[in-house]
Order: sequence, then structure tokens, then C-alpha cells
Amino acid sequence: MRLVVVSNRVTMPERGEKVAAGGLAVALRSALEKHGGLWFGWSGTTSAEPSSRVEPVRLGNVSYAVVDLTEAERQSYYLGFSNRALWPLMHYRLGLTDFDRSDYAGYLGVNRRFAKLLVPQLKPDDVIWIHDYHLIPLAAELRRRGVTNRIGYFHHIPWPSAEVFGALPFSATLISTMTAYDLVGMQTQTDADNLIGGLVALRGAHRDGERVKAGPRETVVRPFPIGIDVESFRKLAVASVRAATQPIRATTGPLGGRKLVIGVDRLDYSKGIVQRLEAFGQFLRSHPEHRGNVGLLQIAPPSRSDVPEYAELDRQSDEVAGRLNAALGEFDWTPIRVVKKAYSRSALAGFYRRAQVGLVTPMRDGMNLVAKEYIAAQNPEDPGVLVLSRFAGAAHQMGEALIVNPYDTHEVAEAIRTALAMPQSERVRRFERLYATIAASDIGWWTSRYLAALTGAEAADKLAPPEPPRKASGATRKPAARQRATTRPAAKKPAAKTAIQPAQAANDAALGEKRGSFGQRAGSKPLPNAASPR
Ligand code: ADQ
Repeated sequence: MRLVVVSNRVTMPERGEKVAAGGLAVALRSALEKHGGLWFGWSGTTSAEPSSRVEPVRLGNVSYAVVDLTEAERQSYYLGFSNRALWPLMHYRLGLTDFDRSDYAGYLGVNRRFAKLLVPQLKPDDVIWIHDYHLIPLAAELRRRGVTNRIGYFHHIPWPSAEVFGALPFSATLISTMTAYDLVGMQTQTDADNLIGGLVALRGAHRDGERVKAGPRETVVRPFPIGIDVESFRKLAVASVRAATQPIRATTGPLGGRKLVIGVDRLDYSKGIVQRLEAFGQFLRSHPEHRGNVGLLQIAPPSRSDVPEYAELDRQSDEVAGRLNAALGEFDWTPIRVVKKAYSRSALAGFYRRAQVGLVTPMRDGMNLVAKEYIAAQNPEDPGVLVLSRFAGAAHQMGEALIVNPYDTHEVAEAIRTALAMPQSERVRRFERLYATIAASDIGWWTSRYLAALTGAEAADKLAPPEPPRKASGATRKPAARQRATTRPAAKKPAAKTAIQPAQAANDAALGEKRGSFGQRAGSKPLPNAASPR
């Protein structure tokens, strides 16, 4: 089996681009390196003429095949339909959803061109894994060109209810292209139910549990909650204690012994950054005894700055932070610092570990990997507390966090207070359960579980009815026994107790780590070329 991943953005490693914020890129790189294969998608750049062919570049066991877009395509497909219509709609922000017919035509056109350029690259036993909302109709376009390979899709963001999705013009046509996939992965059961409900309501599809059928093909829709590489993130955090470099010293140095509350997000309205700043202000107003003792560090690199709503958010976050700092700050204490840049993973791990509270309060989020990174980075003997929005997919797995409604400023403010006052024994108890959960469903578990389902390794005959042999460029399915050898078994259920090795705790203790005394160096080198598919 060769894995073919298709995502909106591909950044080739040798280009040495600066790290960009984006959980999907990190996840896909791990999957491809593990299985070998081809990564196909947009180069991220524009050219005067549309690419008429692609030339894959091989690096290690992964080939990269990228397509340039024209500026008009970038405007309509990427900034327009993907990010001004689908993104707000999928995040339940109907008021921000801006539908334009020519953007939709551009979106369909780019998907058609991707299909046309991808088909010659495909081999008969390739398994194709398409990612995210930019590429919803791609499988339908590939099928139109005769591709019979197994094709899966993973949706990284929420899928709204049929009533919300149905507000999109042409929603019935767009949703029906989902039935060209063999397997559709969602972050949560709610998202899976919403998609199936939409297919039933808008297309009259027939549902049988996780299977849905609106045409010749049966599609399985199932939750596959995405994870992170917990073990390597934990190691980065431990190393950051020994080795803090300039970014951490410069940013956390002025804190002295003060407590730290941290938020890390792309600057995106779905992340609830402005509401979070307001909640921190509310916390300081309600609990003045904390003034001068604690600070909020919000790391928020700008994204999609060409979209007006994002430029407005940038302005708004500056305005709110400035207003709160002016109202609540002292000559020697600034309550809120907003840092608008991307950091290396090791620097982020160091920030997380230094923070007593991880504030992850999106208004709506597919999963939210920051919640998992924050837990992975904690010192098991003296962990911080995660405050987590109930509207993040992560809340479906991470119930031992302090779960909040991000629309309720008062509730978030009180959760910050509770987190800062939480006794160590309770922090440890919550942390151990959270860590066990994220370790048992890490990124390796996610990719192998998804690919086992897509290749049919788990139960080949359950996924789709056998297809009659065809002559097109694609392949027939591999025998289950051969596929089985290419995937690892699904992970066990999360253990009741933490999966952390005792040696880790000893290691941390040996490093003499204490809360509030962070000041060592950390690697600030950016990750080489982690692409942001967003
Ligand atoms: P995103 O919306 O990008 O991902 P998220 O899951 O939080 O959101 O991932 C963000 C990633 O970017 C994290 O790995 C984080 O560490 C990194 N990051 C954020 N700020 C950074 C900074 N300043 N410097 C460096 N790195 C930074 C989408 C969906 C999510 C879903 C993921 C994965 O919106 O809901 O969890 O895909 O499926």
C-alpha cells in the first residue's frame, strides 16, 4: 500500500520556510513518514498561469507534488469559498458566512484541476486520504475520472447540523459529494451525526448506523479524534526545563515569581481570543487579590490576514488587551501580553510547562490540539490545570479539565480562579487521567486506526460493498490479509492510571523544576517547514 495524502497546503521540507501554526501539517507529516507515499496539494504560491502538470520531488520516503494556483483561484477557492463561506459556516457563524457564486465556481474549479493533475500520479494500490473542507468535492471529481481506489476524507473542523449547513446555497449538491468517499472521518460523534443527518435531510440518504448511502456507494462516517505525538512533546517540555533560550527568557523573564495563564492559538475568531481576554479582565476585577500576582500570555500568530474578518480580529484583540492593561495594570505589572508570532515546538512546550493554567476556550473547534499539548507538557508532580471550552472537540475526551462555556465570561473567570487555587493532589489526579487519555489516543493511534478502517484491514467487507472490477486507472481493493500487515492494531482503551513512566517523574525532580522559577534556555529554532494547510 502507498499512502497518497491530499491537503490544501503542502510545504516541501527543503524550502526551509518558517514554521506556521497549524495542527494538520504536523499530523500529516508524521503519517506520511511512517507509511511512505505522496503528498499532493497547493504549493501555497500563485503563478500567472495555472499549473498544467506536476513534478513530484522525492525526499526520503515521501514524494511531494505541488500545484500553483492563479491569484484569481487563491481569491475564490481559498480566501473566498473555503475561508469566508465554509469556515464560518462550519463553526456555526452564519452571520459571518459570505457566499458568492463566483467563489463557489472557483472552489469547484480548483478541485477539478487537482483531480485532473492527481490522476496521472496514482498507482493501482494507492490508498488516497484527502483532508479538510477545501477539498470536499475532490473524491467525486476523481470518481468521475474513473478512480476506483479506496478514498478517505478527514474533516478537521466541526460539521454543523443540517439546519445550519442547509443555509449554504448549493448545500445539497456539495454534501452529496461526500458520498464519493469510502470512509469519512470526523473529530467527534456529534460531527459524524450532523453529517449523516445532513445527508438524510438534504439528499434523502439512507442511514444504517455509521453507514450512509445516497447513490451506488456506501460511505462509512465515523469519529476519529485526532491526537498529538504525546511522548515527543513531553520530552520537549522536559528538555525545555534544562534549556530555555531567548524567546522563553524574554517572554517569561519579566514574570518573576508570578503565576502564568497561557493561551496559544492562531489568530482566528473561532478560538475565542477576544472573549478570553475579557474573561481574564473579569477575573482580575472579581478577584482583586490576584492583581499583580498573575499574568496572561496570549500567543496568537496572525493567519489569513487577507480575509477582512481576521484583520478586524487583529485590531480588536489589540484594542481589548490595551484597554484592560490600561484599566487594571500597574507601573510594574502588565496583566495581559499578546505575542503575535509563531514559536518552535520546543519553545511552546516550555511556555506550556511554565504556565499554571492553560486557557483553551474556543467558541467552536474541531478538536484543538493545544489542549492536548498543554497536558503533554506538564510536570507530573506539579501539573498545571487545563480550562477547556465545552465547544472544542477535545472536551469530548478531556472531561477532567475544567469545562467551561466560553460565551459566559463570568464562568471562565471563575474557572481561572478555581484553577489557580486548586490543591496539588487534585491537579495531579486530573492530570494523570488526562495524560492517560491523550497518550492512549495519540497521533500514531489516530493514523493507524484511520488507515486500518480505510484500507479495510479491520474488517474489509464491512466498509463498502465490493465493487465490480473496472478498467479505469484506479485499483481494486487489496486482499484483507495483505492489508493487515501494513497497519498496527488499534490502541487499547485509556488506562485508568497515568501512562507516564516513573522515570519521568524522577527525571523532573532531578532537574529541580519548580513552578514559578522558570528561566532556563529552550530551543527556539523553528520547526523546519511545518506547513500550515489553513
Ligand atoms: P487549527 O485551527 O490550526 O487546526 P489546533 O488544533 O489548535 O487548531 O492546532 C494549532 C496548532 O498550531 C497546534 O499544534 C499549536 O501548537 C500550533 N500553534 C498555535 N500557535 C502557535 C504559535 N504561536 N507558534 C507555533 N505553533 C503554534 C485545525 C482545527 C482543529 C483541529 C486541527 C487538527 O481547527 O480543531 O484540532 O485542525 O485536526
